[in-house]
Amino acid sequence: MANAKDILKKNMSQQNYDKLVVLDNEKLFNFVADAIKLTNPASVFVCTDKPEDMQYIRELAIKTGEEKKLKTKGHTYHFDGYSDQGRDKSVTKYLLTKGSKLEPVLSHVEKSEGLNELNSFFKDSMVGREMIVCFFCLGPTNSEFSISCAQITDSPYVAHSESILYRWGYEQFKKVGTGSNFFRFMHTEGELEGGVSKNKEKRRIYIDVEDDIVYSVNTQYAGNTVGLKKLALRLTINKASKEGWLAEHMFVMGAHGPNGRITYFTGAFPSACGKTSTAMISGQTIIGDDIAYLRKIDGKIKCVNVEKGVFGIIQDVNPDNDPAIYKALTDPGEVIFSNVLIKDGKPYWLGMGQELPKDGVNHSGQWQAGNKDANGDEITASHKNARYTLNISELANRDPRIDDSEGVEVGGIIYGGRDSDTWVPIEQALNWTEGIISKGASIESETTAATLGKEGVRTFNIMANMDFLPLPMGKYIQNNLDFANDIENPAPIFSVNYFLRNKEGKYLNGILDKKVWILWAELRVNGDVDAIKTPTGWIPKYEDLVKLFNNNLKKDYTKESYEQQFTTRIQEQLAKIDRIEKIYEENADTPKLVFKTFNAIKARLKDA
Ligand code: SPV
Ligand code: MN
Repeated sequence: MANAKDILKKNMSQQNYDKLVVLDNEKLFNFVADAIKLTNPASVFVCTDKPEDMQYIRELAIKTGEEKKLKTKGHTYHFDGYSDQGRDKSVTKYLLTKGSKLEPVLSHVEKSEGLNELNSFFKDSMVGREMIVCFFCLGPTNSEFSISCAQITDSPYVAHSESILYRWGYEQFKKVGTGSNFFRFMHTEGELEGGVSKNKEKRRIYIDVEDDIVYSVNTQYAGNTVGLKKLALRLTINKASKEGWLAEHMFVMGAHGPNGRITYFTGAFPSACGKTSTAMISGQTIIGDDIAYLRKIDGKIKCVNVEKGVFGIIQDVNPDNDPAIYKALTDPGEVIFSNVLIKDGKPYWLGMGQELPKDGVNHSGQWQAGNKDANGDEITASHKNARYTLNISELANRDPRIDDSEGVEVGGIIYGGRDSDTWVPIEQALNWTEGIISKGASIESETTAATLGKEGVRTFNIMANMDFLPLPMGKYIQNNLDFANDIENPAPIFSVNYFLRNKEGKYLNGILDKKVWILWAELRVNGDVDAIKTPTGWIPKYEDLVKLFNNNLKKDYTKESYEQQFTTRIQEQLAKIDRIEKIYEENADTPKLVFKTFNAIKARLKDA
């Protein structure tokens, strides 16, 4: 068999070969050489951290037509296929060897079978195309948190997105050294038709946690293809579990308290439940909006944003709700819009705060208001899961410590869902154990457009990480419980619910009210306000909320609103615990403490 370096030499230009070989990493050489043999690209481009290499990727995305320029400088748009608009859970599976103890819990395919399938889909998939080999780092570079990654893709849109979303990692990669580990991602968009992946039935996203490698084929939607995002999260949760830290589906934001005090919060919410908008609350500062690593350093919980950009939902971003994002989306600067409506070189989306054109081009092709799809469903102007990709450094509300390699101290942890009838708008758990079990491990949410499938179905979503768990839930809960073991004062844990409704189905809160809940939590973490103890946790006192509403939203907060929002819904709470307990009862490895905790809360609820 030919040596990897010989294959590289034969198939790469001298310049690109040189960029690769200085990394002096046998495993990397094999990865690229094997990919070349299998996919047969016309050429190979190795992307270093040099600005001219990144510029080459941007231009390649335009040249191949995967992105098109918009009128505003730096702005481009991209469309994914009509049926490629969200994470496709049905074809996202773990590659497990027969007899693996994870087989009963994870959606999986037998490894050799899965690899055979992938081989047949990857075979010659890059004929006539350029293969891109690029390097990024999860977490800040030169940090205890850093994880080096190598991505192979034939999609310049994917590489371009990654260059916005992740710290550039070519220089960092030089430190990896032969023999040590790094994450590998291999993607092909497969055969294209009208610029989008054609073979939907051959779409696969397969994850191999034993070898830290993820394969993605016949898809373009970033949640299925951008290796470092949700694909890496699965590898990282596995790594973190072995090493005693946490990899979470969490934002990181700085809440600004009195006298210039900044308290950092992390928050886990299922997709499209207000995670990004919480990280972007006006007057506060953002570190990250999607994925965080939490480690114990010097007896404290520290966290970093795994990313450096935002792949955010664009629907309802308007000057009133999200002024900072709206500005970044309308000023010149590097932005990729995906699956929005385009007319005369300008992007439009639902809820942008202005009237939309009645026609244009969108993810369905030439579009006119009222158009229906093959199922007879109306095609909206922009897709509900249409997104923007931009650098956090473009945002006026970026936190000064976005790239702090030591991370920021976690002051509080927030868990949220989309729940119309149970949780109060904000509540602090009585302690870490109750926070992990009755808040994080009890998240339920109505499904949204971020994943393919029916919307609005109440779904259990442990720590908002359910889709990404590479291990049994019981083990994951135990990891979370244990995380605080040797910490003197672990960060308080809160739950929030922005989606509470009254009996008539009307929302009980305004979109901007989240600012008050978070600022209350900020005061609470710092011991500035008292709270009322309920069977499920600590809730705010009315008079503290009156002040916060007044000072921050110029709103009168009535006693009636308070009572509607903060009354403990005993029956609903009990029913919820029953639903969640049932899930854990069916799960063999649930820690006993889970049931003990639920029983204690149920007893308190019944007493009340
Ligand atoms: C989410 O759906 O949670 C996202 C976008 O953050 S995706 O990349 O699709 O995961
Ligand atoms: Mn997410």
